Amino acid sequence: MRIDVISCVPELMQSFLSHSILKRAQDKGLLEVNVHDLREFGTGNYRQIDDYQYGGGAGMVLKAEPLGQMIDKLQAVVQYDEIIYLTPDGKTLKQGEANRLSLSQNLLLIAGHYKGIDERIRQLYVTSEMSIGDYVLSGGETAAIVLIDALGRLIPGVLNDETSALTDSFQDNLLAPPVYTRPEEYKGLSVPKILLSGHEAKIHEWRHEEAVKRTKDRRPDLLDD
Ligand code: 6GU
Repeated sequence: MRIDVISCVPELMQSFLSHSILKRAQDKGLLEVNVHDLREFGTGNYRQIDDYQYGGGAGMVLKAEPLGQMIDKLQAVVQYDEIIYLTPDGKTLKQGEANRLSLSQNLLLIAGHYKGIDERIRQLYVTSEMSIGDYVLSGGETAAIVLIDALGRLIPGVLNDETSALTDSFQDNLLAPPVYTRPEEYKGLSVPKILLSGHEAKIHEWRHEEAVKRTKDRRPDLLDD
C-alpha cells in the first residue's frame, strides 16, 4: 500500500513513521508512506499557505491553490483509491472502516490545520472525510498517524501470527479479555486457574465469556451493532 500525506508540519510525522510496526511494514516493502510539505507550493516570498477567512473571524484557513497544485502533481503519477481529508467534522473512524481501507492500493491523506481548508478543495478533490473521535486536535497530523497505524497493521504480512490483527479487540465488536503473564501470584492476586489448565477449548471459552462480560460492562453500545 502507498500512502501520501499532505501536511504543513511534515516533521511531526517522521518520528512515528520511523519506529515500531510502521517502520517494519515499510522495511518489508509492504507499506510506503510519503509526507509532502504543503509549503512547497506556498505563494510569495514567504511561501504563504494560509490566509484570513472571508466574512471575518479568528483562525486561518489553508488556501486552495497550494493544496490543489500539490494534489494535481501527485495525481499526475498516482491513481488514488481515496483522497481523505482528516477533520473533526468527518465520519468517525471505526475498525470496520480501517479494515475496508486496508485493502486500498493508494491513499492520499490531507492533514488540515488552523480553521481547516478552503471548502472548494473539499468539493473538488476530497472523496471522504474522517475524524478520529469527538474532540478537537490542533492539527490533522496526529489523526493521520492514527489512521496510518490502524491501516498499516492490517496489511497482510505486517504482523506475525501471534500478534495477528484478527485477534484484536474490536475485530468482532468485543473488547479484549484480561491477560496475564508470570508470576502466577502477584501481591495476593492469582492468575485464573483455567489459564494454567492447558485445556485449550475451555480457555477459549473462558476468554470469550470474559470478553462479552467486559463489553457489556464497559461498551454495551458495541453489542448493539
Ligand atoms: Cl481528523 N483533526 C482534528 N484537527 N481534530 C480532530 C480530528 C481530526 N479527529 C478528531 N479530532
